[in-house]
Parts: sequence; structure tokens; C-alpha cells
Amino acid sequence: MKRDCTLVLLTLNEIDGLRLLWDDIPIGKFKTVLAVDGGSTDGSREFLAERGVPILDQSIPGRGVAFRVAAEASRDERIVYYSPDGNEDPADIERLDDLIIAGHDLAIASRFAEGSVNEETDTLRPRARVNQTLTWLANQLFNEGEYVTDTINGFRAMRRRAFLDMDTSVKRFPIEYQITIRAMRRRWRIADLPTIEGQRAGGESKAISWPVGKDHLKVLFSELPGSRLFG
Ligand SMILES: Nc1nc2c(ncn2[C@@H]2O[C@H](COP(=O)(O)OP(=O)(O)O)[C@@H](O)[C@H]2O)c(=O)[nH]1
Ligand SMILES: [Mg+2]
Repeated sequence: MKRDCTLVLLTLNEIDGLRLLWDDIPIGKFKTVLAVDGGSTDGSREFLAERGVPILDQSIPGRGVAFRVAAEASRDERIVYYSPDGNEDPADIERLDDLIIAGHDLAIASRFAEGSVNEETDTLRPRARVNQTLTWLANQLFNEGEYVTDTINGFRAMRRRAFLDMDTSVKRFPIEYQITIRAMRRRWRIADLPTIEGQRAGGESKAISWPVGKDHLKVLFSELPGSRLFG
């Protein structure tokens, strides 16, 4: 029996990753597989179309928009978001869904849990430090449950209806942060899945550090009225 779950591939010029990872993505296990494409021009769309993957377009760019387009189009109970760029280990796709089946509301592949590996090669690890600071802040302000070690990674699973009911608003990268914070505010059961982050397969990251970092802080502040500081 196939999983009552939609596997979503998020693409914006990821042809190298798609070629490298395709055979390891457990396509046949999911009732629905679809791609949300942000306007690729590198052959990603053709690659997916040749393999029978329906491609949804987004009217405006951004990962946040893509998350909602996928959830609105799906008819399945659960949803897993996967970005085929080399950073995310396809072996974790089914594990994330299993955590939702086991009763969690949100399952996140964590780059900072015990047993995780973060791909950053720079010895000062600026990206990891910023990530971990944002994660610490979210935990301090919103989390009453167990510490969530990676609030920002996009590789995650949820129940589809519950995600739509959350009524997220972020259009671009910090969508994951908004989801995690709202999940904390709603006291969702959040699972950390230690993951091994791989190197990007090709192309370039679309997340430019400073603007993206600033956008995360904006999300943090916009969620503040619901923080523990305000009771
Ligand atoms: N559909 C869609 N995918 C996007 C968009 N922006 C980025 N992505 C995809 O999201 C994933 C993560 O983006 P990436 O640039 O690698 O961010 P990083 O992993 O944080 O450096 C990749 O698979 C991108 O192709 C977008 O606007 N729409
Ligand atoms: Mg990436």
C-alpha cells in the first residue's frame, strides 16, 4: 500500500541534483508525487515531465508560496517537502513520514541534533551559528516542549490540513521558521530526525545570507505577541 502522503519536490534550477538523486528518491512509495517549480530554465522541468511528475507553477516566487501551492493541490493526509539540491538525504524522506504516522504533528530533519552532520565547510561556520541562534530564540520564546534543534530546515513532514489551517503568510525562505514557531505556539508534538546534510549537487543556493537572516528575524518579531514573554 502506498503512503497516504504527497511527496513534494521543490525546484528552482536543480537539474544537477535531480540527476544525481533521482534513483534514490522513493517515488513509488507515495500516493502522490508532485513538483512545485519556481521557474526553472535549466532542464529541471523537462527532467520531471519526462518521468511523469506533475509540475505546479507558482504565480509569485518564493518557497513559502511553493509550500502552500503544494498543500492546496494535494488530496492526501500527509505531506513531505523535499528539495533535490544535494543537501537533503533521500533516505530520510520516508523516516519523516513515519514520524507523523507515529503521532508527531511536525517532523524536521535536523542538522544540529546528536548524530547530525551540517555540510558547512567554512571553519567559522557562520551559517550554522546564525541558524542556531535563531533556533535558540524560537525555543526560548515559544517552545514549552522539548528543545527543537533545527527550526529552519525545510526538509520536513506534516499533516496537510493542519498545515493549511495554520494559515502561514511568509512568501520566501523563512516559511520554515514561521511553521516551526506556529507549531510551538500550538503545542504541536515536534520530532527531530538527525540528518546528514550533503553538499549542494550543482547550481547555487538562492538563500543569500544577510537578507534571509533579516527575514527570519522579521518573522520572529511578527510572531512575538504569542510568545511566552507575553504570557
Ligand atoms: N518551487 C520553488 N523552489 C525554490 C524556490 N527558491 C528555492 N527553491 C528550492 O528550494 C531548495 C532550497 O533552496 P537553496 O537555494 O538550496 O537554499 P539553501 O539550501 O538554504 O541554501 C532548492 O531545491 C531550491 O531549488 C522557489 O521560489 N520556488
Ligand atoms: Mg539547499
